[in-house]
Amino acid sequence: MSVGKCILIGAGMDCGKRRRGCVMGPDAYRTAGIAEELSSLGWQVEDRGNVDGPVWVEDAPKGEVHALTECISWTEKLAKASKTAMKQGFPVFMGGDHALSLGTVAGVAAHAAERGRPLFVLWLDAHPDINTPQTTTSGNLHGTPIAYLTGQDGFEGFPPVPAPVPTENVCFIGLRSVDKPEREFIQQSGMTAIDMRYIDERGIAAPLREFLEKVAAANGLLHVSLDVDFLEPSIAPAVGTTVPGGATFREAHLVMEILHDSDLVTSLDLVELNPFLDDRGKTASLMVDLTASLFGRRVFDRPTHSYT
Ligand code: Z70
Ligand code: MN
Ligand code: MN
Ligand code: MN
Repeated sequence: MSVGKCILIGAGMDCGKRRRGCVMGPDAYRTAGIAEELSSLGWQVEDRGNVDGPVWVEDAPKGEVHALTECISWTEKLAKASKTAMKQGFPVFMGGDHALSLGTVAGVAAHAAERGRPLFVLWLDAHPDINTPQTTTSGNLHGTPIAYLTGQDGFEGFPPVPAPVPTENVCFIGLRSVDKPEREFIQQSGMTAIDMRYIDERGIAAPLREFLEKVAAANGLLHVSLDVDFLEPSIAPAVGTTVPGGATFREAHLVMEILHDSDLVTSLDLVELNPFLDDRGKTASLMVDLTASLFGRRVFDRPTHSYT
């Protein structure tokens, strides 16, 4: 990835689940020095401040979809902000919970379609987030963006996705908490789903490189969505849904370094950071360090793998 313009956009969406705190995410990234780190790597950084969306929402009763109206409103606003930013630089969406991807990725997809380029999505997460408002048992919409973005039914009231992402263009890495309907959908659709067993047996670099080969062969744009719970909870405690057995510090940095070298990534979400649960800012700082690896921080220069 060669240096250029990076646009920071705060999206303190906190209504994709019931436990609150992600609203503070954007300011935690700023406090951890995200702008300074990316500038020091040679990027021109513009912090566009935060997108305004509905803030406080009362908990929906168990089983009911939580904050549907508010999530729809965020989706509309973020899709617009995202499409605009894509024309101007490399957007980094600082969340906010994972429901923000309903909007950010829809905007990225609209941009890609206008440019006549296929969009690919790399979902770094313990969860596949492929429930629909019908299949969800938690009622939390942060568990649904991949279903929405790939054009599944059940999202009445949401803006129609102008350019649904084909399921073949999605790659999950880090899966270890998958609901039954999600598992069935993934298996019957043949989506690329790299779970922890796969990583233990083959390492994390090989499947990532295979996916990047596909993106490059299709001349695609690549959106990366990084959920804090992709990471091992001991190194990244600031998330409401910790799942043991996550990516290690070294695996996570390696993913970001390979992505940097690939030159394929065009947008990034940083999601699910809940600073209220953090330990002296360590999770926020780690997320910023991982972003820096994606934007070109390295120990030494080395010959890079070419995907073209
Ligand atoms: C579960 C659900 C989820 C993130 C938890 C969990 C979803 N599959 N997503 N944390 N980021 O509620 O649908
Ligand atoms: Mn997620
Ligand atoms: Mn998750
Ligand atoms: Mn050092």
